[in-house]
Amino acid sequence: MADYRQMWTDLEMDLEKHDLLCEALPDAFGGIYLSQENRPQGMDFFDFVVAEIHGVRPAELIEHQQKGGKVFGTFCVYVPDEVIFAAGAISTGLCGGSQFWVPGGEKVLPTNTCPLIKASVGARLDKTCPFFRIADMYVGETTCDGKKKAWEILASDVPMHIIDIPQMKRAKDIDGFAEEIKEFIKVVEDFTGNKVTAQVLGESIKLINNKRKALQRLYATRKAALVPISGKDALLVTQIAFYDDPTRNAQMVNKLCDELEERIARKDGVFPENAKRILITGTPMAIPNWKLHHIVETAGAVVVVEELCTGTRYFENLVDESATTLDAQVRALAERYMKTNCACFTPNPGRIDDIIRLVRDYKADGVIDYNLQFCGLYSTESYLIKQALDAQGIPLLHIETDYSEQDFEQLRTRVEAFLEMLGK
Ligand code: BJ8
Repeated sequence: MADYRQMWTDLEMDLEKHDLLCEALPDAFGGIYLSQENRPQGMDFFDFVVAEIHGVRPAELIEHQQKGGKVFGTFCVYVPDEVIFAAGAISTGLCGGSQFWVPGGEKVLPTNTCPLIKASVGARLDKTCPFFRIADMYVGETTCDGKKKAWEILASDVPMHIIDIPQMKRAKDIDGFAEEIKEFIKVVEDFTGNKVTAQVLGESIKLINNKRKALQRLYATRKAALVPISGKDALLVTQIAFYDDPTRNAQMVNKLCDELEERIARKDGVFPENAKRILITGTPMAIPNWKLHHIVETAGAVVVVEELCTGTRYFENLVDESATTLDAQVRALAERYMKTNCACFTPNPGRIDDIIRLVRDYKADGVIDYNLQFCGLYSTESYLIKQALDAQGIPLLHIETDYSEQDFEQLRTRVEAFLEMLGK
């Protein structure tokens, strides 16, 4: 990585601690990613993004701030990025995916809190992530209890707005969410000093839809019998989409897709055709959480799709672009976001339907239900998923894990036994 020490010092980061993180990442990335064979050339850009992860994009965000722009940090796929970009601001995903940040979170949170929340709080309070330092305002949501309470702790350190996400999807809940979006528009306007008009919101809806369309195209290539990209690489692309510039991101993903489509045409896969195809469902995998994909793919199977927020939940549905008034656009946003099926909703049959549909579309041989420890929402929903998949005869492995490497070998053994059972 180039030298960004002055930038990190200006951000009042803990440089000594941050150095430890910078030292560990290249080895981890090299072992998991660069060791793969026959990778698409288009992954070079995404490798570069990781190599410069705490440098290039943070520097761009700071440049934006120096020109008077604002940066919003978000933690959930229910936060409408369209509103933020419409006000001339930038949205960046902030979910922590590294064990490195967990002890910092445990200083203020109960140990039995999900690692995603602990890592996110730790990254802010320990001052070891530039993105967490740069964001002018954090946008939280009322999805799970752990997050709701974590926002109260973070709010003492950084300006925070909370979006009230409904818990059900009745007509009145969607109306209520539209009202929340209107309130969010007002908050963003006041904070940025920029008006969100129907025209800029319309442009912003197209901008974010284009990013989603590029990711849809990427995932479509994974349906091929000879998969042209590993699950690990596809996961990385999706993770990066949360914080890269949306226009550049769509361009780079589309460029990668050109190559992948050519590979499909000449039958050049990264795994043999008889490799078992796995769908992963469950809690999100924030960067640099690559543990499960690494285990599955070094055991000879291939992850073909993720029913995760770092997967199809992020981009499957588009916002209707035909609305021309602010009211109609807000309605279109509310309807689009309420199509996403997170376990924080009750009832949530849409997620089960999604999993079964994706198993069919991607010709998955089996499903791994991945739960971060202490996430009561997803681990409870697992029961209904198992019932539904059993009824369809779809093999399922349920795992519960955290960000540490302690259970790595144990998980490997369980995954290998599962693949064996699929008839590897
Ligand atoms: S839409 S999955 S990003 S809430 S933080 S719920 S893992 S205990 S992240 Fe999420 Fe939005 Fe839903 Fe997606 Fe569980 Fe942890 Fe809570 Fe989590």
